Amino acid sequence: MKRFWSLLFLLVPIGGVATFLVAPYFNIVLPRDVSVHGRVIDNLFMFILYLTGAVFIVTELVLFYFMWKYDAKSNSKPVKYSHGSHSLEIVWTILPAVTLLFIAIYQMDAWATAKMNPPNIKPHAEVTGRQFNWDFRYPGGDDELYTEDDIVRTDGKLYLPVDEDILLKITSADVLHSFFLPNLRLKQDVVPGMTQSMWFKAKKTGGYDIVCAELCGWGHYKMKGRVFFLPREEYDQKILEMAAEQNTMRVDLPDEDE
Ligand SMILES: [Cu+2]
Repeated sequence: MKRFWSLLFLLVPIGGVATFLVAPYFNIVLPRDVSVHGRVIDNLFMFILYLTGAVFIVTELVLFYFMWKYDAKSNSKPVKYSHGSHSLEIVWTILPAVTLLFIAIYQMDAWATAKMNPPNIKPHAEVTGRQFNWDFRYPGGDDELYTEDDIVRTDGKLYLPVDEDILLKITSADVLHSFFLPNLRLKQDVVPGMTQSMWFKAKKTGGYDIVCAELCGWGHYKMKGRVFFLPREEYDQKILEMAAEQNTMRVDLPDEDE
């Protein structure tokens, strides 16, 4: 049983790397990216993963080495205490600081594109998170939200045109939620009393998951929906269809003073 703990700890970096290598064969990878800006986010993600991965492996190997070398069973001499090394302290403070500063600067463009520069267009829909559903309100024929011809849907299906800039308004009716579109690499916290915006451009048609990424109550797990990206004509057709269904129901407009 000599060296047991050092060998056990050596399994951590080996297991970590092995998991990373076999994950693609079990399809445990990032979901398919269908957005125009997603590649930048993925590159950033992989860059940070490789960087922290390298630090992880080195740290674990150093840990293993010291455990091996100073194994209690093979070292009977008493422990010698040191009062530390000033130069070492400086090095391991400055290195992480410089690395973090580099990441902060390196990711600035990605952040600005995703979170700071919305396209100058009218919203395609308003998304409302509620326990436990995503509701969608489309502006209808006049392109203006909160008017008589709005289309309100509570079936958890959001329809949007593909290959076009999309702008969504996001609100909450009750508690904190998080509107997460894994295939578009976007996630936005939804805060009661606040209206926020989200924008993106999808480059592939099809249906993709909408998930709530903030624990919001007992039904959090079922707070899911689908977003469908349609070619322009199909999208227009879908809006007309939903408007026709809508005409049989009354739309509740928000209170004036809200
Ligand atoms: Cu939720």
